Amino acid sequence: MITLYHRPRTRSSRFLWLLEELGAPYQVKLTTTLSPDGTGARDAANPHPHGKVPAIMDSDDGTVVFESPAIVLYLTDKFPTAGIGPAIGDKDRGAYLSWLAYYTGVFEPSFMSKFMNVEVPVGSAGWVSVEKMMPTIIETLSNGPYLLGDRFSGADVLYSTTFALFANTPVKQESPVIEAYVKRALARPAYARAQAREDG
Ligand SMILES: N[C@@H](CCC(=O)N[C@@H](CS)C(=O)NCC(=O)O)C(=O)O
Repeated sequence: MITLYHRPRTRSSRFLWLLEELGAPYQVKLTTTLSPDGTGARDAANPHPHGKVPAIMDSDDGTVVFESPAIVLYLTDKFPTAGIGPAIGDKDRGAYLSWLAYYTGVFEPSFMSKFMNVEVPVGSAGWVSVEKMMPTIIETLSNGPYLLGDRFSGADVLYSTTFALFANTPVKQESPVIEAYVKRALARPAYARAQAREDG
């Protein structure tokens, strides 16, 4: 049984979607976190080292996993039947790992820095600007329609929800490729099932 530490309408919401995609046995543990304005409080029961969400706990052996790409990989490896996480030996494994690592290493910092109006440190900081990053992603999805080609994967759960999250902000991507990608991904039945569990 997987326990998802979840705060509604945050980065943990997409793990409801992933768990539904995987058909995994799970329970939702609603938790509190600090809000950006400093209000609220972290939940001592949440095993995330900084009290953030998402985090998961696997009751099979007590394993705790935090950081979104790590959770995606752990879950898609553990529940392979749905076929949305290329396994070791699969020709798509390398691309899968790359897009998962790129999410935290490049994609989110790039989007968040633009959203927060912070200048992107260039060069050895390891990031690139949204303007430099997006052509690569658009080209990949144009050949797609998913990050791994014609195969939907756990990586798409992260990217499509982030594009959707920023759709009404200055970081919105005015691209028919991105709009079609988000629409296609969020039309999946598991996404609707997850929404029904958003509040626990
Ligand atoms: N890098 C983490 C980020 C997690 C994160 O920042 N989550 C936010 C909610 S969207 C949070 O828990 N904020 C509360 C806090 O910062 O204490 C991941 O991708 O899993």
